[in-house]
Amino acid sequence: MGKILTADEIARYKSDGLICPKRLMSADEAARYLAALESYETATGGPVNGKWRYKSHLVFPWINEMMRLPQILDAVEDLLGPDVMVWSSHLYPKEPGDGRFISWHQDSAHWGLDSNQIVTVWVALTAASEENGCMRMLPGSHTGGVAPHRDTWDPNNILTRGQTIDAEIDETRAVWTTLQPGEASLHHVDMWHASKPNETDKRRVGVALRYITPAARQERVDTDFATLLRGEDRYGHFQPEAAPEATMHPDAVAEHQRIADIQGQIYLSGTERAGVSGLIETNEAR
Ligand SMILES: O=C(O)CCC(=O)C(=O)O
Repeated sequence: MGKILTADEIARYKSDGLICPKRLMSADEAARYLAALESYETATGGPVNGKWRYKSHLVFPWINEMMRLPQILDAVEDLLGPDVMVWSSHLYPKEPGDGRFISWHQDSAHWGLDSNQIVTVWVALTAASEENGCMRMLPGSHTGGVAPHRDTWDPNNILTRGQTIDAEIDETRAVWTTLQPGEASLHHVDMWHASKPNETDKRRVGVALRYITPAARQERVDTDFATLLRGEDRYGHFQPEAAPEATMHPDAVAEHQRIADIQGQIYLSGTERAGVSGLIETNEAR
């Protein structure tokens, strides 16, 4: 038994690379976070998009708060140990009929990190269902290392390069990570996963929090950034990040620009688009 995960859940994470569903906040807390996002969207005239969906904890105080929730950190600690950093946070809205999808991929293929002690906690702010494009995962696929991917640059693919695993996928083995608001899935960085477009008339929104240990190293650029949330950093591989004082505070926006540009170089490394203008030029930035 861990701090919050059961022995069975920890064993399943080892064997399947996935825990789902796990309630990590109440439906009311999830509704409060969704309201914070939607009040920003109302003020700015549309769904959050572009670069603000990346490293979002640097500009949205509510995501910076969510990534520190003790129950989420307890779950991460149960899987990664006592020293925990957040490397990134991503907002994943899928609007009705927008056609946006995510192809089969492994996160490890494009994050440039040399470790597989990395877990994503994907928190549902709305329900996530087969119909509105919840994630699909292939249990056990995290055990085979990093598979070859090819870039498709499909404009409807939310992934930066439209990167897709270059292999036959037996989709009959895939599980749907259906979630209620406030529930989460936890997946291993080598997990093969994908998601289909939203075919309903309501939006689907989730926040993906990417947790690492301080021992991880970035291999694609010289300087990378992460926030220490628990325990100790005995390595100094990552530069610290500042929490935003307010939504889109000018200091936070400047910090985000600097760090998101570096993230763009990481994601686009090895392509001719690397270094063009960070994430601003990429699919995932739309
Ligand atoms: O939100 C989605 O549909 C997919 C997100 C994803 O691929 C991830 O969090 O690793």
